[in-house]
Amino acid sequence: LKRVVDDVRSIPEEKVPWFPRQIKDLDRCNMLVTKFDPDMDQDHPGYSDPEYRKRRAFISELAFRYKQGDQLPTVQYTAEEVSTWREVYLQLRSIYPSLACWQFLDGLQQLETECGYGEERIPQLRDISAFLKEKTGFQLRPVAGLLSARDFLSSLAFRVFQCTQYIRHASAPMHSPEPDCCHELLGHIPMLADKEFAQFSQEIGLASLGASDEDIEKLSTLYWFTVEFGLCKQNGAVKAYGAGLLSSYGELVYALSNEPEYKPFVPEETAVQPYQDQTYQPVYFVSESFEDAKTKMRRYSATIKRPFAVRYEPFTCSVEVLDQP
Ligand code: HBI
Ligand code: FE
Repeated sequence: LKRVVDDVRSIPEEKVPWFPRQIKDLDRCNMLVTKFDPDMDQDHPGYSDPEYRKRRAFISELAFRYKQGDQLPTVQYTAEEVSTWREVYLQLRSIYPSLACWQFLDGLQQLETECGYGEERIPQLRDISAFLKEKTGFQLRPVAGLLSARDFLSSLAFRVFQCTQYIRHASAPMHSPEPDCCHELLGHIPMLADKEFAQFSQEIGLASLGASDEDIEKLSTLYWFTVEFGLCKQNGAVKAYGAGLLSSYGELVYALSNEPEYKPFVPEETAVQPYQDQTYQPVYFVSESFEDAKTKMRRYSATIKRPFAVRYEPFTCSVEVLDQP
């Protein structure tokens, strides 16, 4: 019989990395990766712009101060920031109908009618979070930048999406080396309004809890080629569902052209495919459908060795840890 385990370190196997058990433990999942941040990366378009860096520091502070359960902070965006948003929004919006999967188009349309999405203003995380909560149970939490893969993935287990609130530098509206609100709000949010996709995301998160560094690396690669750069078949055509594609005009057009290589999504193979975070992907993985991607991912996750099993308990927003049968 399975037994609920209070402390995984008591499981007589190798030491299990700490992981959040309750939603408020996400306050501790805040390890940032600074490789693309404007204070550290000399190639960042905002690196030599002190005004931009000051603005970023101000918005970062909102995220650092945030604790689970707090009301989400709102940001008064400047005219320049809104103008960057407008440029990105208009350009991408025009190509979505022919290149994005129907789940994305459906989500985006709802966001436009119910959540103030449009070219005129940058939507607020508070409104989006309330919207998602009703659709799929997902909620947002503000984050200052790129998080470690472990911390980022673990929040998905609780249907929490860590969401940046700043916008890219005005000099480079078509590209951002790090996630920004254009990437999150246009790429990720419409997909998170889809029930099946939300479940897919949570299951990657649950698989990551307490996993070894090697398994985190593989899950992170799977996340990359699905949630960020995934393609899927719909009515005989290939469409985009990955947020990295749906928030980049250039790569979205490229990914659905005849240039890149396509491979079928097979988790064991996808998990070890080297990937690019500086330029377009040389290869994309195509799923037959979300249903199919979910089934395959679930089968893969079950092969990850952990000395315990986890189960999400929605009434208390906590993760139950059971010893393996
Ligand atoms: N951090 N804030 C943030 N947003 C992401 O999309 C993100 C991240 N950290 C890691 C990550 N994505 C992925 O590349 C995977 O490593 C999980
Ligand atoms: Fe992303």
